Amino acid sequence: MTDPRLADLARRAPETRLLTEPSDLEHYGRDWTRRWTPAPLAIALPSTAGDVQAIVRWAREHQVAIVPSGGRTGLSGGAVAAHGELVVAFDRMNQVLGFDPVDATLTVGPGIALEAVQNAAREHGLAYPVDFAARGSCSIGGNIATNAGGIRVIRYGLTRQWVAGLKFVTGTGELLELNRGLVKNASGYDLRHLVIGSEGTLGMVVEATLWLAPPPPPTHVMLLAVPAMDALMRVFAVARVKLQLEAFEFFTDRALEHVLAHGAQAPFDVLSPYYVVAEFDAGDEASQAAALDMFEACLEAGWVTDGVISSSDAQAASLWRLREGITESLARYKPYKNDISVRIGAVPAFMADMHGLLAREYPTFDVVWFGHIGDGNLHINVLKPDELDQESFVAQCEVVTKHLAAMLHKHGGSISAEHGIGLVKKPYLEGTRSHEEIALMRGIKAVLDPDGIMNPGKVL
Ligand code: 2HG
Ligand code: ZN
Repeated sequence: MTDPRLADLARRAPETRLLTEPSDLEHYGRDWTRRWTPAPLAIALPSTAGDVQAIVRWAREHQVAIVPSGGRTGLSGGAVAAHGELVVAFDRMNQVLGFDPVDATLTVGPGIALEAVQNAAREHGLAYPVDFAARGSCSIGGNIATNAGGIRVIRYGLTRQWVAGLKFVTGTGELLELNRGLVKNASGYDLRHLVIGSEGTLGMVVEATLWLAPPPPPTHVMLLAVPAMDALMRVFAVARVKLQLEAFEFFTDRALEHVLAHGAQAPFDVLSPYYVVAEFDAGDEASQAAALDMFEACLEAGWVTDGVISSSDAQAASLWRLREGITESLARYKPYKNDISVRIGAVPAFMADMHGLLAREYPTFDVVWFGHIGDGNLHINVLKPDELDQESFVAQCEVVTKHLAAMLHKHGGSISAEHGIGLVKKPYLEGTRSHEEIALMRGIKAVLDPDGIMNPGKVL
């Protein structure tokens, strides 16, 4: 270790493993955006909160920026280290640290994968209900840093709802214990909620206590072919009243074509403009009958043209694959991703405006729509034509994002529903947040991170 700064770090944080091999710098310096060339100074793998504090104190002294790193599955560049930063990766702080059966809480290190949390909850006869396709590789620390959402928000809410307590090292190196698992705590500002969604710009979560839910009831999955957007919203309005929904997701024919080309099985003989994947409680005969009634009523009204209800776990999984496989099936086209939200009631008007904008601005690009329609959250992936270089493609997309941000402003929406602002959406933050709000955010950052070492250049 020739860099004297790293030699000093090794001395001050003795339990921390430091990596400087080019392959490690490359691996830990990027996330799923793949747009920036990784160039961190080194990778630190701490194993204790004390070492994380020591790392922060070292970084302040040497004026080295820190990029906190979980599973690096982010899509907004929040975990990118491209300017000589120290990546602090939580791979070694990935244990289940405790379970409290009375509180129904699980305490974990930030580096634990979401799926490992779900499995640990299940072993105790309970559930951790936040869920999405990257469950096997994303980490709880990253989920907290972005207030991750996913496919079950409609029923269980966002990550925020499940965080009972946090241990958090600020940008000054202080260790805070936030909320300590209390259900009721009316003792001033709840800094826990400030930390959730702060994308590593205020400090680092070093331990999380999560509330667990009762185990989910047996469910079925339904796939519906839907002829038009207004029909889709009508189906949703009926489904949310008639069924106990666990999820209500949509995708378009373009999305289906990509997933099928990637190896999934075609659900119906004829393509339809839209599809819905809905998961609903089906523990008794009455709820199964309600689902069939709903399906038949929608068919009769012309809001649905075809459909299937799963009759086994394997079939449910293969229906889910049609929705959850979309991101992976598009990866080879290096898509430009939009992750936007409007109020659920504003979706049809917004979509109509949006269709107009995209048809006008992207007449030749392949645009793929899908997402969490039940939450008002749409993912719009614009695929890069093979012949176009990445830089010109992104530049063209960014022109459209400016229009999109203005349109979102008009419809009262957000430029990032669940992926975060990171680097990718930073230029558009002002469309979603007022100048006053952004000034306050900067003020808060200055208090918790006075030297600006925590994930600089991200969000603000
Ligand atoms: C999803 O909902 C993820 O599948 C990824 O948020 C969305 O790839 C995307 O744009
Ligand atoms: Zn999503």
